Amino acid sequence: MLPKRLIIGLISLCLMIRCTGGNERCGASIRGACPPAWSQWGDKCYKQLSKNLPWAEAKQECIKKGSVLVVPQSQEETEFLQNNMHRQFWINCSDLQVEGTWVCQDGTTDVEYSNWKTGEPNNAKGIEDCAVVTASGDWNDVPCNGDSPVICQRPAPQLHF
Ligand code: MAN
Ligand code: CA
Repeated sequence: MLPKRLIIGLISLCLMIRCTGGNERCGASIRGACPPAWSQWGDKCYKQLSKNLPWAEAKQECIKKGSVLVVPQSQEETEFLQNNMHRQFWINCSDLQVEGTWVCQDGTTDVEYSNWKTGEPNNAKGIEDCAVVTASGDWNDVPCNGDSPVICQRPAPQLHF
């Protein structure tokens, strides 16, 4: 008997071949698995780094791995990360460019979701320009030069038909 994986592979291939007429995207896609050592939740893959870093280094390390510093987009996603990786971690949000104007980026796209703790961001002592998810799951601005746990995110692979 043919292995199930081979049959699924052949069916997928047939579906793909039907869509090779041009550059157009076909109507359906299926989600592939994350690379080894990356964890999957929904359509994202995540990896926790082994050491705590300052925010700018955290951002750079994620880019080196072909990913970006995580920016959770729901309470469910936040809980997944807290339960499986760290309670507290850097997120890809800062007001380094314009004090008081917070920018959160999913790769190079600005994202709208935020979950600030009541009273935050407060720029305490005038030196808080980078954000973390706190142990309670909401966000706080803190000094960018402190060390915090790092989680990188990248889109899960997709097969388009
Ligand atoms: C308190 C609050 C926070 C601030 C931290 C800094 O928890 O003022 O807004 O970021 O202190 O340690
Ligand atoms: Ca703060």
